[in-house]
Amino acid sequence: MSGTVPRLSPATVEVPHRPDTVRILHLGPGAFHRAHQAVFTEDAGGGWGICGVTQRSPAVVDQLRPQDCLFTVVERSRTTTSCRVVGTIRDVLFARAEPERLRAYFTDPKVRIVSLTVTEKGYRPDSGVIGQLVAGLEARRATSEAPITVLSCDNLTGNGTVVRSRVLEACARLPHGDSLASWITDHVRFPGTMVDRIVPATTDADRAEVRSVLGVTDEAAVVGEPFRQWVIEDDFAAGRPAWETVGAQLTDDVAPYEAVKLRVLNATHSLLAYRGALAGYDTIAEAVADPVLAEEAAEFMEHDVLPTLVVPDDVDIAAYRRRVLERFANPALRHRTTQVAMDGSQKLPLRLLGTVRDRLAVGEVPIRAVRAVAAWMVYVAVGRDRDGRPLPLDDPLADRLRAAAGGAGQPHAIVDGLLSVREVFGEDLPDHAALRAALVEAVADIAAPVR
Ligand code: CS2
Repeated sequence: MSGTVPRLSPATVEVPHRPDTVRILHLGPGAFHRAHQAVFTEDAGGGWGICGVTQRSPAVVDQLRPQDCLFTVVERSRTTTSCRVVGTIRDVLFARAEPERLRAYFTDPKVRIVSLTVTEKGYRPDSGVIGQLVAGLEARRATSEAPITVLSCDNLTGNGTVVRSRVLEACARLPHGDSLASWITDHVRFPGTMVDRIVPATTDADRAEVRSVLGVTDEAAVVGEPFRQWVIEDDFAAGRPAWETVGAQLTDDVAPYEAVKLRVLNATHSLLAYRGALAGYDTIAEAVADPVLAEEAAEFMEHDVLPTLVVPDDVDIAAYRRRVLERFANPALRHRTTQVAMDGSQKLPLRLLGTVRDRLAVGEVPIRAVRAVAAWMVYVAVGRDRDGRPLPLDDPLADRLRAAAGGAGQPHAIVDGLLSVREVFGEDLPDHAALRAALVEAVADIAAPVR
């Protein structure tokens, strides 16, 4: 079929007004970036074009390039679907295959921002992203020397500070890294951000829908919920789009917003992903439609997370919590539990273990947070849902986790094995007797119907 339908391009659809100049270099132009920052940037106007840089594979380049980088954002509420073609991305490149073009963008003084959506694991020192940033900044210093902003848009606590530290640590490993580090300190800003929009992986059914609505084949279409939020620390070295005119919040302290989002939304997402996948639910919406899981999620937010938060004045936290559950319940999104379950070793410390630590520090064992961690442990150790269907373990530490879990053995063996993975649980949690006991009990309870 798709052979007979023309490809999305400036010749086949009505094209939005497009910026002619690339001013933002974006590392990781996956679905989330296209449905979030690309949309805010288009709405803000002012001529900020984006060049997307793909890291691991040329897939996104192959999707976007034949379409002159146009793509559709399909917005799905419970009851309505709308499609919009976005034109802010003006170029794409595959870093490994086109290092010269990448360098040219890094050194171009018209490029004012390097933004990133590279997921939690992209900030690991060995991920390649940090090396790419350092090499790019080094080239900029050697040429135009123009100031620039590095804007992390990933779900990390203190994402701006994290990327800045990783970059400076990488400089320290270079032969003449000191002078580069001091140039970076003087010329590069690293504001923090909180980003939010649920953007599941695009499916063939989504692409078929775009084909029937727009009459074109769009290999780069993305699907998102209607909700979107962006809180940005207003600390830019060389200007930025007027994102505040199109709904972004510019602030001097992102941390409390980020904590609310990670500990309420992302943590509950993970809870529902592991509990839901083990119970045999394909999607987050199905998981949260199960009254037992919905109650567990609501109680987790209320009793375990809420006491740990410093809620910003302009956030109505009761409404926020309700809204999160409503957003998860949107059946039109079909967000797969196994997609949210990915990379648990990287996500748990950011989403769940801060809450666990804060509650343990005041003498409370947060049993619902413990159940969420236990569900991850069962997911890793047993690797099957209650009907015996295999569950994928997609995680940069997969081999180590599997070895540590030692198969679907006794609950205490699973817990002790996984707690010993220091990269996830640190030095403090493995030795906490009350936590360990609560985990063993929760693993036994959750694993029982699965085995
Ligand atoms: C999700 C997030 O995949 C996941 O782990 O929790 O990507 C979530 O959908 C977004 O952060 C929502 O803004």
